[in-house]
Amino acid sequence: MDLSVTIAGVRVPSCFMNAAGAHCVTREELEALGRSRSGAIVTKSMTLEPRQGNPEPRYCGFPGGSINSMGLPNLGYLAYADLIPSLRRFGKPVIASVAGLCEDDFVTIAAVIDKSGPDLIEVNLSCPNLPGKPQIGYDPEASERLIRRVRQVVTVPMGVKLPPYFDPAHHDIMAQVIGRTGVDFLSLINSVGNGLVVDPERETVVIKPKGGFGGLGGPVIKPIALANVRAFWTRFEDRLPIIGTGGVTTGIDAFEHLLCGASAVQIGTVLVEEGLGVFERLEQELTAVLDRKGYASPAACRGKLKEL
Ligand code: IRO
Repeated sequence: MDLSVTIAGVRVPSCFMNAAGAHCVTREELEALGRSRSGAIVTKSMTLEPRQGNPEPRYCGFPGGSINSMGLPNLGYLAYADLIPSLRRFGKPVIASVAGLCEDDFVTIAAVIDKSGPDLIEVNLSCPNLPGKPQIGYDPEASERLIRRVRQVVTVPMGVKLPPYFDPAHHDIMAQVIGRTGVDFLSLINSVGNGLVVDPERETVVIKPKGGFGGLGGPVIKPIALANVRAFWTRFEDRLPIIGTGGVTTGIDAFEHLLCGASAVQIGTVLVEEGLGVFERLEQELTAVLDRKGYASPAACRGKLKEL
């Protein structure tokens, strides 16, 4: 089955791609994504300066998912600006994830990265792991200001990666911000911020930074991810493509994201845990479920979730 999709006018050869942060910091990792069956190459969120990130251990898989407090380890934006032109040789979209430690950083980075020729730019408004820096996406005024400024310096389609919201009033407010700032796509959701995983045998936390608090990913967050995809889909429908992220471990999980309104899905925890071979498995599993259900493509079931 043809699993290609279109996001903001950009053809993506498979609806499965890595989530920003998963297997995408170094040149080697990005090139391996290029050679893999990932439908796109999504970079690690980048900052002005290269960063080592937080002290290790800073990622831990557990039966229900993962917790991380990586702290934005990345090569710095100039390195990614150098890499992006050569990543295009793999014949799939390159999606640059832009972050920053302050609003000006986002603008500086986006302007330069835009010129390096990515297909899409994903602006990360939702890193939960910078001590002392609240997630921008939880501040609608700060989000609006930042999106407007970045939008002005970006020429390629620009999306925002949002944190999960837990109240329809917050979906409404953020949908209004998105609707009036010229955002071309949404990536939903970042990890569920500031969870705590405990090892009862050792009587310890499982990651070192921030006293063990970190962003949750994987199966435990799937219902939260689906709720956010659905909440924004019902507000925009076909007018704004959504990349669904959160809890996709199987083809059926991906199908659920598509039903809720996602055009494509990103995978984080399962990519880290299983490696690049996961893309082929997910393609096979999604193809099987779409075939069984009589859908000819991922787009054919997009948003088709029924209410009771
Ligand atoms: O700690 C990280 O590097 C990180 C980031 I920037 C993010 O957006 N989401 C996440 O779970 N971890």
